[in-house]
Amino acid sequence: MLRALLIALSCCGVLGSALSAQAPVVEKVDPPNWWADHSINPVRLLIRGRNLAGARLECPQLACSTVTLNAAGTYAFADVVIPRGTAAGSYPLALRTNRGTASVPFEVSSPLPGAGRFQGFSADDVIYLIMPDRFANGDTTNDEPAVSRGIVDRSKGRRYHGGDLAGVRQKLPYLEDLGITAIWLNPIYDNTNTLDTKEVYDNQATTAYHGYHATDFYGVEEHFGDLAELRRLVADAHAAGIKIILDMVANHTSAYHPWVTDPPTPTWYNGTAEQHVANTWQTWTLRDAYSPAPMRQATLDGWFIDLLPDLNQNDPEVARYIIQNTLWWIGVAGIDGIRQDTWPYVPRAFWRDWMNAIHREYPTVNVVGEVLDGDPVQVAFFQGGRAQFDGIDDEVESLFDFPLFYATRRAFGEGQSLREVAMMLARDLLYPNPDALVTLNGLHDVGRFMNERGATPAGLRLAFTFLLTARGIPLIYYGDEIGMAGGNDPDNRRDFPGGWKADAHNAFVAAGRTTEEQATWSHVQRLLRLRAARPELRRAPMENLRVDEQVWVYRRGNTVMALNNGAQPATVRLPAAEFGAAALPPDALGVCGAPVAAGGYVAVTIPARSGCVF
Ligand SMILES: [Ca+2]
Ligand SMILES: [Ca+2]
Ligand SMILES: [Ca+2]
Repeated sequence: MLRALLIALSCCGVLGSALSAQAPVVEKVDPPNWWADHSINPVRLLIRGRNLAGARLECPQLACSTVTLNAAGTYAFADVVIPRGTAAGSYPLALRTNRGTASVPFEVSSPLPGAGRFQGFSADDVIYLIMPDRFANGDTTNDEPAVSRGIVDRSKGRRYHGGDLAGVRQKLPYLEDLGITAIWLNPIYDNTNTLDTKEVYDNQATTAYHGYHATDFYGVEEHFGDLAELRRLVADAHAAGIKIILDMVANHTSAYHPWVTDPPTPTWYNGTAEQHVANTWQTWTLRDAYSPAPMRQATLDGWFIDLLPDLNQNDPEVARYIIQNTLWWIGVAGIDGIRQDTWPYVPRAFWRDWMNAIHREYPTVNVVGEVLDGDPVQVAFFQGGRAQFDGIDDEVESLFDFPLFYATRRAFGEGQSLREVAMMLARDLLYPNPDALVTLNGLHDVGRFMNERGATPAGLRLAFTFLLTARGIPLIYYGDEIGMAGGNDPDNRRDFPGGWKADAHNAFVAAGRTTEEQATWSHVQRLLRLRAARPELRRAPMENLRVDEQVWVYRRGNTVMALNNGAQPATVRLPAAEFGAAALPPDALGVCGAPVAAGGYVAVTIPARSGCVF
């Protein structure tokens, strides 16, 4: 029913009775449906149309407030109360003016059963990041959608390539075999349908293949599929024991969003396309108690790259819109968690309210926020769990551990000091909850590991040994498990080999991988199986047994990790009591030889650029 409604809205464009040129016309209703007995009641509708001046809303069987209109008569806001126990079904509303009446489609939906949904994620999970356009083309019929023809071209890094939700769903067995337990999908909102001639690189127009330029927060990008396809993906992923984390953007919209030329309220955005502040990226001022509010404004309200319209979450209508939209996606798709974009650039009071609204309805759903900064002081400021100088606890559980990421890139990529990685963890005291940080070797906003100066496959495998045995919630960027290369955006977003029928190289199957790809893939799989089998690798505190310049031995519970980031083999002697096990276990990764016990000590020899797990 919901799907039919969405199709009706998207294909026909105009609903309602066009009795005359001045009769009200309804083009879009956000949200198109809601739930009875929901923590948000009434729900706030944003109705887009024409000739809405003077309109009143009638809500048979439901109750609704008086209508608030924008000056252009193109947007109407109204509260709709859904009485307790209202049965699921269609409840069309009527928007009347003295020129005529337009029907406003609206549904009350049955909530998805909670079992197996809305699960949240934790250190028991390993997340796998997929850029839907670049993973697998599971449905070639959506490569050239009718509404957005001509922006697909696999030879160009900033055009659509044809990957989609069906492709992700078809590759679930691959992901299950690898051993990940959650998928983070880059945004799947409906994005700009045309070439973007405003955001231009090397004189080339771009597209929003990455998903971060929404034109409709209630639509699924047609290159990726539709809401029904998303629900199939979530259902199949859950059946395979894999959670789904959706990427959301509350900071900005596409420069081509209809709101830019016709805002629902005068303060919908911070400024206008003609008159706004460019973002100055001075995120340090946000945590600086000495910086006055005006100094923070250009970072909070400024438009990214002087181009992306910055939503004004201080406008109560905008705040309600975004909060409802988030709850809508969780409710319609049954997802488990959220990755939220550009966390520092949005007022913290809004985040607190947003997090509260999520937890009121879905107590187990959690969020990882993006604070892309190498300074742990900066990242720690934004982790929820305590009020800061502004009196606000933004309540977000997880953030990406970029400080640790940069330290590991320097060590395992460039071959610099391994001790620096241990020293970064010594800054964990800054965080309310370091175990909830999402750790990573790469993601879509930084060059691939293999493009670091000095990077080798052995260094990458060692980086994985650390990532998957250290504290935090590990994230694997698609393709890193086979050592894919790629420089900065968009080169770091190459297609996964084998995701397209025409691909000669298919790394989705063992037989199609090169020897080096297979070595890395098997290494990651082995680590993931170990992590699944040994709860201490997910939950036990880390304890350092030995930290040298390029050798690091640490314990989690009964498991001991020995890493050697040097160019020569290293032998470490540890008191047998520290090593722990009565019978010396072999290296679970098959990299090191058996430990040798003598005179109350255990000696372990670690090959160059390698790590072992005992
Ligand atoms: Ca496709
Ligand atoms: Ca689109
Ligand atoms: Ca902002």
